[in-house]
Amino acid sequence: MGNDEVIRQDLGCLYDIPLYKCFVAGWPQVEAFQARPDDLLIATYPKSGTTWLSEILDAIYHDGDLEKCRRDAIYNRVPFLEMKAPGILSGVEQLEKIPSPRLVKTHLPVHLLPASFQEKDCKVIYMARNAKDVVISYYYFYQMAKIHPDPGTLSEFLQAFMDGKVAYGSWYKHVKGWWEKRHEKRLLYLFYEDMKKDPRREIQKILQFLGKEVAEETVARILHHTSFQEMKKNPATNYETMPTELMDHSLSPFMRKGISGDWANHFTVAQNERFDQHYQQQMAGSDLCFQMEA
Ligand code: PPS
Repeated sequence: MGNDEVIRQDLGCLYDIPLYKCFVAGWPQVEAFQARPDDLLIATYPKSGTTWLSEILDAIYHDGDLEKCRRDAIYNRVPFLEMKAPGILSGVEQLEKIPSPRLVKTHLPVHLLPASFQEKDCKVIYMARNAKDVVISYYYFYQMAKIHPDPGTLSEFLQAFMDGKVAYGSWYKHVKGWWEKRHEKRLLYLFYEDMKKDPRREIQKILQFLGKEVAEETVARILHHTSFQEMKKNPATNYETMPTELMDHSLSPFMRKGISGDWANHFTVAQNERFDQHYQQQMAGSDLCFQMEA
């Protein structure tokens, strides 16, 4: 299977969620994945700040030694559990090769998480981002990351997102699923919007969750290193080292805007009303709340 066989293909299906066919083909290996007790899982719905959180954690794991964070691209430092593509190591194969303590990225909904993470009682950090900014970020990502089918118009993509017909399925089920399980696991549930507003406070939450103490000047260095501007120009975080046939940054850069509230520059009044109405139905009865305004 060559790259041309993953480019602009229709999505396949993994149980109840739409997913890239090559990932579905690799699922048996993912399901059988052996977690280690000191693995830290970074779980997100796509486009919710995964790369940002991953870089913060890698910097914390290396005590703020930023040269060590430049040792490799973020997708090699924090392997993507369910990733499988032709001609490269799968996420599971990458993870088997790296020493503990490992950082593991996943976009899986909580009900599809391999059993081993629960058996080994691994810590998890989940980061959620508001649906409107996620759908806009995802729309641009569909255009630049060619593993996705063509997203069509924004109107069409909004409908597909609301219907859960995008890769990884329903955002609503994903964020609620992880939220409902937060007391059953060693899980820290964070929000992209909080990280934007007060990254120092959120990093302190992470340090406390990890049981780590880090000097104030180290925190300041990590904050600077993981700012959007720094990550956008850093080849180890901006995904520009990915082959252009898979990610075409001339269509839209991976590090696109990095703000909250960009949806307001894209949604029409009618689209916003429709989205809000659907949102209220989907989130009814849940105490999970998001900040949508900039
Ligand atoms: S992926 O492909 O699902 O792993 O993408 P993910 O990393 O989850 O999300 C990408 C969006 O996060 C933004 N980003 C940041 N925002 C603020 N600060 C920092 N440091 C940062 N790093 C990445 C990135 O720009 C994408 O959001 P949009 O809205 O498209 O800009």
